[in-house]
Amino acid sequence: MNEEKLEQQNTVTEEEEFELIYERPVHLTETRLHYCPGCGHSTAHKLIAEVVHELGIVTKTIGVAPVGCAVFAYDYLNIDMQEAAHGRACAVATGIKRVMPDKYVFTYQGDGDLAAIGIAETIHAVNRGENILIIFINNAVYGMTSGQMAPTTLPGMKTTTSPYGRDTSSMGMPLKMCELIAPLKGTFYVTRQAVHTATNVRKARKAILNGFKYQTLGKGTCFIEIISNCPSNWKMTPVQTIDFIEKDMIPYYPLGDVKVPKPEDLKQ
Ligand SMILES: Cc1ncc(C[n+]2csc(CCOP(=O)(O)OP(=O)(O)O)c2C)c(N)n1
Ligand code: SF4
Ligand SMILES: [Mg+2]
Repeated sequence: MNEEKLEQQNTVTEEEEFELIYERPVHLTETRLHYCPGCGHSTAHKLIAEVVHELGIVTKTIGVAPVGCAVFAYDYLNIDMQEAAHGRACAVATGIKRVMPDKYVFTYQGDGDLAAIGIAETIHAVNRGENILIIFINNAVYGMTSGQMAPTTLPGMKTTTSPYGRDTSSMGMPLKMCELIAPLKGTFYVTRQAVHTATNVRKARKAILNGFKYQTLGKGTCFIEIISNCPSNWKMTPVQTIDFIEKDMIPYYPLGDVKVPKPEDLKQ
């Protein structure tokens, strides 16, 4: 094709103006994400940024970043963030929320962070009914430190510290955090979502939206688990991880709401 024709083809006339249907969320910074291709963390970040924008609460929101692959969450989210030591995000969020009860406070934590080293902080914050939103990224391994076994590693799953597969007779069964905390009176909303397909991304977005909205009611902890891909440590291509989530993760970690508020609980 000659240059003149090419230019004609690439020129948008007034009649042909495009409708903008997707753009970078306003509250994601321009910083290049360091996540591996196919990692679920980036999708989860995007959803938080979108929801905070939709609710118009960016100046009232404070997030607590974990130690783990998402340690730089404060660089990616254009939201006030506080870094916490590994596992301590729920305790830090408790302090922030108690001092500034009008803020929307959330934690963002991996499974090593929340369900291993930080399990005491998690259980006690939830049991106290701290009025915070906990976003829990379950990728079944310690991603950042090269894929050691986490409390959520599936039975038989190979990791760097369970090279023959998780043997549940000596290593115990994986912890189902949603089911563990839902019976506690302090929890208000508990749900498990995923980000490996477009439909699930939409459902996860709705859950995050609810989690932030419910915080204004002051009736307890909202807990959103997100099943997330870790292609690098699962030693899979991003496409293979989608299959793994469908066939192996979801049967053990069923998606959906585990505890939802009753209609009367939604009144101020
Ligand atoms: C007090 C403390 N103990 C251990 C570590 C080492 N460490 C860093 S990240 C990590 C695990 C992260 O796994 P996870 O929370 O599941 O996050 P992911 O990287 O999978 O998103 C560990 C054990 C640390 N930084 N600080
Ligand atoms: S190691 Fe896993 S969790 Fe960490 S950035 Fe890579 S894919 Fe994501
Ligand atoms: Mg993890």
